[in-house]
Amino acid sequence: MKICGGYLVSYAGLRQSARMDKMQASLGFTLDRPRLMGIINVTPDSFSDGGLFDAPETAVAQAQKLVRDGADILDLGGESTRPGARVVPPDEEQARVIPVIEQLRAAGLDVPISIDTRNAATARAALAAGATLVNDVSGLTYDREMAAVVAEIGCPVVIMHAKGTPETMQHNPQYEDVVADVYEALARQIDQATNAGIARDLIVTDPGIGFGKTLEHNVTLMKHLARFHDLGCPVLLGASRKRFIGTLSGVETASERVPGSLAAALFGAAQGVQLLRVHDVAETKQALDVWMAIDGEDDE
Ligand code: HH2
Repeated sequence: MKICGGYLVSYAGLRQSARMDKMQASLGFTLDRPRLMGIINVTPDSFSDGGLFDAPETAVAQAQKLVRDGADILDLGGESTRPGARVVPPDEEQARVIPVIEQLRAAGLDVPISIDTRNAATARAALAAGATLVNDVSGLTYDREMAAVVAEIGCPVVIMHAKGTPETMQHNPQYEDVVADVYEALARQIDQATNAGIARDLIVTDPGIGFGKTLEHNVTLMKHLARFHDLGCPVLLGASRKRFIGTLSGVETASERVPGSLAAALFGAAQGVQLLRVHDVAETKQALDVWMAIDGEDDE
């Protein structure tokens, strides 16, 4: 237990306060310590690994590698949501991700699979193929059917904050107070989700680093991640290899931003973030293992 950013952070306390029994039943593990969500972009154009895993065989091999490396969840996406990305029609998106999910399940992979999509039809098809949860960067606002699909199936869902759409979101985003504005938007989106029949204890929230945010907005959100625990849901941080890390460190090539990504992940872990969405699972696991061993609560 410790104070960070003015908040008392304890993973055990967070687990109780966020009432995670349903979540635990769906995911098969507790969120009383930071868990790793390994990213596989089955796309030709993702900002850091576009084109590397866009064939089913390479995506499956990468997924299996990430699990060996220590991923607790896999996050599979068939549409890049980097700034300015082209909208991918749902049938094209499904043709990318569904065979990968099917092959992973056929091969006996039993870790939870998250489908990173804004489209209800893709979410439904992915869940039918063996996905466990939905990760929607639009926070259920892009496709009007998404909330109903998640409610009907009763799966966990990540509600992320984004200002605008990937096509336009970096066009001069503005906030009065970025932390309060993002917090209030997420609180509204959580209410809308529960009104649509989604159980509150199946919701994960995410302030959406890089989605309609300037460098200053991202840094301020990172600094105040612990504030988002007040929403009463587990918090996910997706900072891995993002542009703000490149800007802060002067590293242009996204795949070379691993050390900066580790710094961001540990900063999130220190604020009680329960899920870290990362490209570099082995590296993040090593950093977290050391951090947790030193920062453990045994000496209270
Ligand atoms: N970031 C990206 C995609 N999905 N989901 C959540 N919940 N949080 C995030 O921060 C997040 C996300 C963007 O990263 P990446 O998938 O690596 O790139 P691309 O969108 O270009 O495929």
